[in-house]
Amino acid sequence: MPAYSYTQLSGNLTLGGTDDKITTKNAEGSGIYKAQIDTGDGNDTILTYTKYQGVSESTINLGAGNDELVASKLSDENSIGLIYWSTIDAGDGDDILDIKTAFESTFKGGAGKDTVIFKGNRIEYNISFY
Ligand SMILES: [Ca+2]
Repeated sequence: MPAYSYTQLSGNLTLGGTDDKITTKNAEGSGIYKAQIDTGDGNDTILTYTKYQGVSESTINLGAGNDELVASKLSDENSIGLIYWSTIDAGDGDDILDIKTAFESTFKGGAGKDTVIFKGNRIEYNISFY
């Protein structure tokens, strides 16, 4: 499994049909910031561990396959949202988006049985299903 680690990932990253794993750990800012990421086919995993936004002002396409995106804070300090002003398209397959909190973002599950995990209460979110 090709694995990629960053403090902060920005710009364009296009991967192929292998099972890819991207990890960002950033104690100062966003893990994925102003990035266009396409992980292609395969069972891909993106893990972000950040102080503030895990994903900000970015577009992520996870492609076909059973993909997983997990956004976690490094500590319990206040955070506006772990996913901020971003679009995440999980593509076909049984996908898991463990995003906990989000602000002004769009999530697409594609075909398959998808799981999206939010923190807190349902009433705190304005969620539309298409
Ligand atoms: Ca891939």
